[in-house]
Amino acid sequence: MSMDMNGAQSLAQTLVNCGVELCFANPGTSEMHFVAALDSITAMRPVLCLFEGVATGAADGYARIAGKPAATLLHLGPGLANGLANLHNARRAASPIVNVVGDHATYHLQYDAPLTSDIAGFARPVSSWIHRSRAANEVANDAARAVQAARAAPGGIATLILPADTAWNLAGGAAQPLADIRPGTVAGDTIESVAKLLSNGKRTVMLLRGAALIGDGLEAAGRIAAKTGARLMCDTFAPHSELGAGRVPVERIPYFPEQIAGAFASTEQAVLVGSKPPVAFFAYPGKPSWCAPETCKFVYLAHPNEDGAKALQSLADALGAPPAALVRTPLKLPASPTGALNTMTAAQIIARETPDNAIFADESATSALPLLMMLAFARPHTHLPLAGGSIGQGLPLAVGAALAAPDRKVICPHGDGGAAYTLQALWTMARENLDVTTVIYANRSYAILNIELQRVGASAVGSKALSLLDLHNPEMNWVQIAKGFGVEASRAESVEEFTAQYTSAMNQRGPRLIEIMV
Ligand SMILES: Cc1ncc(C[n+]2csc(CCOP(=O)(O)OP(=O)(O)O)c2C)c(N)n1
Repeated sequence: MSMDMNGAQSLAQTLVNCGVELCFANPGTSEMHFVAALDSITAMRPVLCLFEGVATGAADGYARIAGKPAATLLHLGPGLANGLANLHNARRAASPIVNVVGDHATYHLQYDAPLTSDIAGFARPVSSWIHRSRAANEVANDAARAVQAARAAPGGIATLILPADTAWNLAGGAAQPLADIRPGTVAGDTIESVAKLLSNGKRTVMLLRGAALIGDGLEAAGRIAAKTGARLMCDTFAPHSELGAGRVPVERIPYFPEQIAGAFASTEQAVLVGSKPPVAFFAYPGKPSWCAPETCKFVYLAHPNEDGAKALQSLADALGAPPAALVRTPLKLPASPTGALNTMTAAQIIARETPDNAIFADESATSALPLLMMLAFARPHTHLPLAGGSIGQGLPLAVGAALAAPDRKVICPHGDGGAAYTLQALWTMARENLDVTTVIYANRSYAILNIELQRVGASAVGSKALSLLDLHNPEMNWVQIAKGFGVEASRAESVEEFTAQYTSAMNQRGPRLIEIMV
C-alpha cells in the first residue's frame, strides 16, 4: 500500500506517525488531494473552519492544552493570510502548529494565475520554519521535519508549502518521526548563581512563564517562594496558567504601565524563568515603556527554549527549599450575587458555578479584571488568554481547547467587539458538538479604546471619533448570530437570568452562548 501513496497521503500518514492527528482545515482546489487523502488516512481527524483565523486560533488552543501540534490546512497565500493574526497570537504563545499551505502545481506558477502569491512572504514573520516541497517523494520527510520544527522547544510555527503536483504525484511512502529537539538544560553554574542571588536578602520577583507556570514547574516555584520569600509573578497575558484553589498563587502583572511600575516599585532584582522583563503593552506620550525601576537587576534562570520547570526544581533543591510549597490558594466562592447584572456580578456567578478543572479561553477584555479577581479563588482551572494582543482569538481558542480536552468544560468569556472578528467559530462548535459555553459581554462598545483614547492624550475628541468606538448602531444580536450558526443561545439582562442560564449551561454538555447585557 505505502508504495502506492501519493504525496498528500504520505503527508497525512507522516503527520499521524508524528502524533499530529487533528487538522483545522479550510481547503480549496490546490488542497483537494490532501482532502481526498483523509479517507484513506483515517487516523487524521479533519475539522472544518469557515474562516482561516478560526483554524489558526483553534490550532493554538489545541496546542496549549494538548501540548502538541495540530495541523492547519490553508488555501494558498490568501488562506494563510486570513489566518495570520491568530498565527501571530500563537507565535507569542509559543504554540506548536504545523501549517500545510497548498499552492499551484510547480509547473503552473510560471503563468502567474490569479491565486499565485508570495506564500513564503506571508508565512515568514510568524513561522520558525518554512519549506516548499519540491517533489512528491520528498513530502513525507518534509512533513517529519515540519513536525520536529513545530515541536522544538519552546514550540514554533512550521509552514509547509505543498504544490499541488507534489500532493498528487506518487510518493515513496510515509516517514517516521524525527527526534524531539528538547529544551536545553540550564547549566549548574546558572542555578548556583541564582541560588546565591536569592539568598542575598534583596527584594526579589520571580517572573514565570511557559512550563514554569504549570505543573511541576509551578510547584517548584512555590517551594522557592517558601524558602526565600521571592514574589512569584506572571505576565498579564501569560499564555497558559493553572489557577484557583489548591494551586501555588502567582501575582499577575497589571495591564497599564503605571500599574506595572507600581507593582515593581520596590523590586531590587528579578529572576526570569521563560519570560522577559515587563514592558508597557503600548507607549503613551510622556510615559515610560520600561516598567521596572532602572535599578532593578534582571537575571535569566531559564530562557524560553530552556527547561524552566527543571531549572526551578534544581534551584529549589540547591536552596534546600521545603519539599512542597507552603502557600496554596484557598477555595473562596462568592455568595450568590443580587442587584444589577454587571461585570462584577457576572464574574461572581461564573466563579461560583463553574465546575472543577474547566478551561477558560478568555478574551473578556475590559471585563477581565473582576473575572480574574473572582476566578483567583475559584475551583482549579486552566487560563488561556489572548497572548499576542490581536483580538478575535477567544472563540477559536475555545474550539481548539475543547477538541484537546473533550472531558473538560470550556468557558469562553468574550468582548462583543472581539467576538465579531471570528464568530464563524460558533459553527465549528455546533458541528463538532463541543462543550463550550460562550459568554458575550454585550457592552456595545470597544470599551478599552474609549479608555485608551483618553490615555494617549488625544485632544478635541468629538462624536465622529467616538462613533468609531461605539457598537450601538446597529446592535449585534448575539442570540440570533449564535442560533444562525447552530448554537443554542439566550440573553441575560439580570443576575437571576444569568444565574439560571449559566447554571443550566454548566449542567449540560454541548455548545451554548449567553449574551449578557452589561
Ligand atoms: C486585530 C486587532 N484589531 C484591532 C485591535 C484594537 N482593539 C483592541 S481592543 C479592541 C476592542 C475590543 O472590544 P471588545 O471585545 O468589545 O471588548 P471591550 O473593550 O468592550 O471590553 C480593539 C478594536 C486589536 N487589538 N487587534
